Amino acid sequence: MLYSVRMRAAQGDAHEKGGKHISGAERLVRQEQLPAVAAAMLRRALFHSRGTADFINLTVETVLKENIQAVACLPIATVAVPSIAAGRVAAQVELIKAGVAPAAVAAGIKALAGLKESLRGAMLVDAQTGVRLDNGERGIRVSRMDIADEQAYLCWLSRQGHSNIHIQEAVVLASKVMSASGVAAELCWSDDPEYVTGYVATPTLYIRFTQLKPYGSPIGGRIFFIKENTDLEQLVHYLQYQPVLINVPAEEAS
Ligand code: PML
Ligand code: MG
Ligand code: MG
Ligand code: MG
Repeated sequence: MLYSVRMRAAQGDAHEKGGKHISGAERLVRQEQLPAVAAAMLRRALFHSRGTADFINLTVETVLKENIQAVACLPIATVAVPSIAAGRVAAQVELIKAGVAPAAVAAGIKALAGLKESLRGAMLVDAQTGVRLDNGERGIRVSRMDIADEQAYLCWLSRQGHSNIHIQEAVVLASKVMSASGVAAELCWSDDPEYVTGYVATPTLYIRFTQLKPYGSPIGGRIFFIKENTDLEQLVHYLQYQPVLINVPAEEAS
């Protein structure tokens, strides 16, 4: 048995009562890891660069091992770009290569760049028309995922020169998202003011761009571009409720 540990923190009031989103985190851990993981999540909510949370929801729930699905980790590429504009153009090119229609890519970037405040979850956008498909202000929160072998993962990342928590968590999330049938690609930049690197995830690659948003901006988020004829209810259920453990390629993990 594993435990799904989920944290969401807001300022002013709870998210559902209009509070400002501060931080969120998702893990699937063994019982003996629970106290440390929960404490780390609380610390994160209390000492976040987006502000201090005064509403924190910490949920712990058991997950049966037989219900967990194994998913392969996406390989990572990094593209250094000289400016935000260049980063966004490069990201657009990758999204189009992944099958998102140019008009939908433009609509998605406009929606992300035009947010007045960060959402707790991701926007769902039709990959052909660019129309927003989720009907909430809150977006769709991807949940119940973690890396299968944390040590192997951290070694694998560190051999590629990566050590920050943003990339650690984002690659796990993107790997789950891209394992869902119906998602053509993902676009993300962080809501953490000091973190300007963002990424495009496709079914075969997690591509980072070193500048996708202005330094100091507390506004960021995710867009999942959805293929035609996708059963949205089933997709959202998979993203939120299907427990998933991500595996680093065995030959590369050791
Ligand atoms: C976030 O932490 O809010 C999203 C991080 C996105 C970029 C992660 C990376 O460096 O690849
Ligand atoms: Mg985050
Ligand atoms: Mg994790
Ligand atoms: Mg964040």
